[in-house]
Amino acid sequence: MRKFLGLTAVLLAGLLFVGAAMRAGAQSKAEESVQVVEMTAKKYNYSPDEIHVKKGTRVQLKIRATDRTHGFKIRLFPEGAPEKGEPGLRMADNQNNFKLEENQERTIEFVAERPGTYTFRCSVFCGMGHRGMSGKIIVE
Ligand SMILES: [Cu+2]
Repeated sequence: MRKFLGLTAVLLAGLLFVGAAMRAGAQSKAEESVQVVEMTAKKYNYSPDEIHVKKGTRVQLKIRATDRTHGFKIRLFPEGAPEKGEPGLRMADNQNNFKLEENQERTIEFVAERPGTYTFRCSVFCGMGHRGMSGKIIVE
């Protein structure tokens, strides 16, 4: 009986270990498919202002406004495509316009569903060059 209990314990420990290892594997796989892009926003540009991602990638833009409050508004449909049907970018929190408070990093997450060029621009008036403050995400 004691031998049986001992064997059961060993088996259980083995199963728990395998389970934990599998979970860890799945987690790191999910993390691998996230593309993180560190960005800054200041009068009157984003850096980088052209970002290339592969179709199907989950993207996290980590943006910090360094000189004052700016905004980030992205068109969810590719250049030249009408704004109807399923968007080409699937935003994690269902919005496409964000306020970037000075010196606070903001994470903007989306999945790049469709190839094309997606333009973004500043959505908080920041001065003379505000209208020209823009960039693009190219999904390949
Ligand atoms: Cu602006």
